[in-house]
Amino acid sequence: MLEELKKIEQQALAALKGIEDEAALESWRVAHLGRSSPLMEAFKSLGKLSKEERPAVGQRANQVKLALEAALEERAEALKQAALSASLASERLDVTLPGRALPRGGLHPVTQTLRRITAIFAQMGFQVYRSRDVETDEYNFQLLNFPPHHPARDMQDTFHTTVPDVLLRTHTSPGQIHAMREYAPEPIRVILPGMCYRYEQINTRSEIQFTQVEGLAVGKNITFGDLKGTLADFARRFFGPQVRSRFRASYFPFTEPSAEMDIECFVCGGEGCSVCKGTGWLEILGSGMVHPTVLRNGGYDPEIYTGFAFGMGPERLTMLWYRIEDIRYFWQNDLRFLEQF
Ligand code: 2U9
Repeated sequence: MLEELKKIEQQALAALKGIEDEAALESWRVAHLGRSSPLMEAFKSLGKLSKEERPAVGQRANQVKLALEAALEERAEALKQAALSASLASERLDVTLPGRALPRGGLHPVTQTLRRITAIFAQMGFQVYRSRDVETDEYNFQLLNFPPHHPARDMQDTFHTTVPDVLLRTHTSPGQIHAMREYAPEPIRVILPGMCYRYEQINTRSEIQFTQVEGLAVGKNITFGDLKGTLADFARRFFGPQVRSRFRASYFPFTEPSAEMDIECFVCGGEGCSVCKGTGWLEILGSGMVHPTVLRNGGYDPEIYTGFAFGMGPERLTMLWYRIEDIRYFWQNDLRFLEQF
């Protein structure tokens, strides 16, 4: 029997040498230390031995059992270490390697334009004045010299709400009335960025929702010259110090006199191209001296105070700047488009 135990131990230890993974180790444990392993069979057959032989064989069997269990433990530890160094080797972290760059978001191109515009006017002393998107017909039209049934209203097809005379603003101009009534008769310089809504056919050039930036300066002895100087300087700061600009007479119900402002086409340098439709000039904004009626509606006496105002479309400026052909890109949330800015 002792010989038998010796062979059991040697065979078990020999078999253990070839074990290379956890699973094989578990089947070794079952084969050599399990209930039906030769060693356990030896333990079960102790009872059949003579009482002389039993203690030595029993002791020897325990030694073999302890030796096999120790060898199993050692092999398990060795396999674990081997697995760890293998994973360390394969997953060796080269800390000098740059980290995986987290995809960085960015500001929407129109927001970037909006912030450039408000930053320029802030440098000129204009404070940003935010106002509501839902307005009354009185503030969005009547107080701005659009009497009921005025044809100019048709130029601004409106989203009306189920509440009579409550609508989505078609321009940020009603906000200027709020600003004037809040500060009158103090002189003010405000810039009003915000979302506007017009019930129009959506196509490459117009959307039902768009941003606008309007501005207003009211005080004593504010002249058309102040308007031209301020806006010409804006154009230089936005489009570049060399840009040339011009004013063309125009009409808006809330300003008199009114003018649209063009800059020399920065694509063709004024020669004429598809972007400026051969004119060499690009219209960038509308402006004018605040109409006396509108000044009065704002709480300013037009005999004492004058003011100039202007309005521009950041989508339009962004399309000009980046030669974007279709305004709808701004609202499609297509990352292929947005991540270019
Ligand atoms: C008050 C007084 C005067 C704001 C003005 C414009 C001219 C203008 C257009 C620009 C691009 C609208 O989105 S757009 O098509 N706006 O051309 N806006 S003067 O005049 C005001 C507004 C409010 C109390």
